[in-house]
Amino acid sequence: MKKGLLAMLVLGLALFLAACGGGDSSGSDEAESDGGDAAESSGNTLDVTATNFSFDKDEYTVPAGEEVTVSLTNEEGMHGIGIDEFDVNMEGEGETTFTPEEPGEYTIYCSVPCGQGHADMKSTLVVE
Ligand SMILES: [Cu+2]
Repeated sequence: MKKGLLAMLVLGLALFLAACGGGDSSGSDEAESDGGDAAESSGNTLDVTATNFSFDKDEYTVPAGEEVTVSLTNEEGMHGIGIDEFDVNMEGEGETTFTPEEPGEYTIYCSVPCGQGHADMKSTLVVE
């Protein structure tokens, strides 16, 4: 009987040590800091502030061939941003991105029926 008990103790100790020893392999998850540059945003922004009933600028300029982040802030009223050529249709505040490939002039318009001045809410997007 005594040998059996000793065997149990040894086995229990062995299991205990095995469980504790398992933590040694965790030092391998070093941060992979290389790469990732390609996915970075180009930083082009089209910040638009809307009021009743106009956008803050008549003309906005962005570069061709680079991703642009459109951001709308409604200072007054409820407005949106539509740019048909780039499939931008944002109703209300928020952000979206598009990439204008072709230089030219495009119309930015309010995409939310916001009131009596709605039809006048147009600005020009210059892609150059
Ligand atoms: Cu509107």
